[in-house]
Amino acid sequence: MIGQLEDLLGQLDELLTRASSELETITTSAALEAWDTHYLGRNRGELKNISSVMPKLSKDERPVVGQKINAVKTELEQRLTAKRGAMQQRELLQAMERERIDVTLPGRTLPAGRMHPLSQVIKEVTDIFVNMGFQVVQGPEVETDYYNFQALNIPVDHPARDMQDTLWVSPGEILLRTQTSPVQIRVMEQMRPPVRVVAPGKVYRNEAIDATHEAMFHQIEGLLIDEYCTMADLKGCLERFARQMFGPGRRVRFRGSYFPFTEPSAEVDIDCPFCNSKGCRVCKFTGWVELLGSGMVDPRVLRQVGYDPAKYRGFAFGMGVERIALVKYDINEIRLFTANDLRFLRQF
Ligand code: FA5
Repeated sequence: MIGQLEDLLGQLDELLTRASSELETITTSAALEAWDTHYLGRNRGELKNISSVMPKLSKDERPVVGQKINAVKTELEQRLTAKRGAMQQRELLQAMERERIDVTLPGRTLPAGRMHPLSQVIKEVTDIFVNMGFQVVQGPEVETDYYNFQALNIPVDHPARDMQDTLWVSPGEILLRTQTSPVQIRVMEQMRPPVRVVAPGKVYRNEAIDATHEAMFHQIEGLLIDEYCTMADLKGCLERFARQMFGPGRRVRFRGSYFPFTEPSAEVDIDCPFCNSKGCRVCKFTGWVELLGSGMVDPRVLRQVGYDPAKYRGFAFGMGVERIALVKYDINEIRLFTANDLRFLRQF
């Protein structure tokens, strides 16, 4: 039986050598698992097969072979664990390499947008009035005849309707507002005096378009109602606004005018910056550019919203945003604002 014992021990040595060198060459975890099953598997592993001869061995031989089997098994298991660790470590390093972020690379620059010049003007104007205690409000662009005309003392067939060529949604009833003045009525219906609001927004007119006239443009409405309020307050407020907006060097003038919802009424002009008031296309050779309409709120309008005209007075104004932008930025063509030419827009 000595020969069989030596044979067995030799087989185990050979197994250890073969399994170890095969393990060295393994590079994938699938191959590693296959190796494990093949050599150390509980069912048909090679080591298990060799152990199956144990019952046939003599009493003296058994512990010798048993110890050898255990030694080979322990050795192979240790090598397997070490190999697994090494492979996991390598896979981790590979993953880190794949996912590496180069923080020194320059980022992708996104094109930066900017505010449209008209939005900038609206912000500047409303900021000035907010600093004087006014509140910013808004109203709808699609209006009823009542708010756009009737409540503002412009009844049906009133000649003042011709001052603003109307774009109707439903003739005689619903229209695109021709002015921001309807917001005055909406505000007074909602608030009790004192009222101090400015209302920026778009207005629409079926207008002949030229260097200073558009069919869609922006206005900023102002309304102040209080127990004590005079034309001098209106003048002071608008002069202060013009100084802050255009600088102390510019001249403004108040010119008597007519609006059905204010009495007395005045238009405010600023000296033409394009020709130094000598006369040009922009100022239509008058030397002045019209900025806004204004006046003391007509008592009829106050009565219409339930304010007592004996107790409350107020002033209102409505300015053209495009006109202000033309003067402020020295632009001589109103159509540039809606032409969407980036070379123009990038200058602001
Ligand atoms: C009005 O629209 C009155 N609602 C203003 C007002 C409000 C008066 C409150 C009294 C009290 P007007 O039609 O004049 O008024 O227009 C006011 C301003 O809008 C003008 O001074 C001008 O700056 C501007 N504007 C008028 N028409 C155009 C247009 N077609 N294109 C660009 N701006 C215009």
